[in-house]
Amino acid sequence: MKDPVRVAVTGGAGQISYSLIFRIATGEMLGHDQPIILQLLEIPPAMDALKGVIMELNDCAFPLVTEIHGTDNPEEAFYDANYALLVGSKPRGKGMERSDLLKANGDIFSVQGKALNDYAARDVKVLVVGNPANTNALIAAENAPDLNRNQFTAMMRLDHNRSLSQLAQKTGTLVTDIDGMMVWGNHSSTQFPDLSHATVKGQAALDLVDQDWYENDFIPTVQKRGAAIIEARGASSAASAASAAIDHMRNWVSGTNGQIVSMGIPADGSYGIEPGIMYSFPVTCDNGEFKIVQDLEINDFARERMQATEDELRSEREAVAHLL
Ligand code: NAX
Repeated sequence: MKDPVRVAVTGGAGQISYSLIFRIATGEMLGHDQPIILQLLEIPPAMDALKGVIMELNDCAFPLVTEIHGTDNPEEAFYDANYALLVGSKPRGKGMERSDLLKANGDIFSVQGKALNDYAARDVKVLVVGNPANTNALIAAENAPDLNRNQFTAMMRLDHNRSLSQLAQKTGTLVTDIDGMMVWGNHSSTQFPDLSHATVKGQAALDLVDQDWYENDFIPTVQKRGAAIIEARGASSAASAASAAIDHMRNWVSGTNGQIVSMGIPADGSYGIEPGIMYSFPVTCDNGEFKIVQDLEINDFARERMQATEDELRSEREAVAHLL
């Protein structure tokens, strides 16, 4: 049997975690032969609820889970952590401006970045799910100077998976028939789900759907899917977000076998996106590392949308500049 690894999850009593932690515990993220120590972080008012989650985890008697710790101290939660999923964040309250939200969460993610820097395993892999995910990931990375920036990522996989599902439904195919899907930019309504490199059973996706559907149906549906779920369910996406977090981490750790996936990662100048923001790129993963897919042709339609979402990330960065 392998040695256990430490998996930290923040917001452990929240709705995403209620699905996520249980799936991590069954081995869906790191493999069915990988024992796990769970280190769950919450804020003091949610510690009772976290206790309840831990009671349920214990009641599952998961064979892979060797220890479970619940704490309201980030240093304990990230102690020696090999993987950290930062899900907990402050929801947007009534009358709260986006800049207020950025600030409230910025404070959380600067504290957590520092704690990761000082206490996590040196090769920790960090996924930020809590919104605004890309900018929160940037703040955490900037507050962890002893770690490599590329150890920090933001979740775009839900947007990617939503795009796969929309295209599969439209073309009457399976998501597994699709290659080359990618979502660029920010996890927000400016994101750009791009079909120009996608194929369905080897055929160019844009030869199978018309431009009107692409521009006026597909793109806005994916961009606004989060709001549509809230409208229908009365609560925000939870199980699908947890599933996307599992996919993101599993692929980062175990590879994508050449398949393209979308990840929010530190921009490195590729495709003219200026460094200094966490931007979603098409990547492949191998040996525990992601690599941006290079040399894709970018047409004017795509360039304009890639720029708009980059501009939004730059303005988010400005709003939290004091935390970087
Ligand atoms: P919930 O409000 O159900 O849970 C959040 C939990 O985080 C709460 O239990 C809260 O007590 C805890 N928390 C707050 N501050 C904390 C801190 N400083 N340290 C530790 N825990 C803290 O939200 P949930 O539905 O689980 O969503 C969590 C986050 O994911 C939200 O920010 C949400 O907007 C974001 N999402 C991101 C997605 C993405 O694709 N990147 C999609 C789904 C989701 O909307």
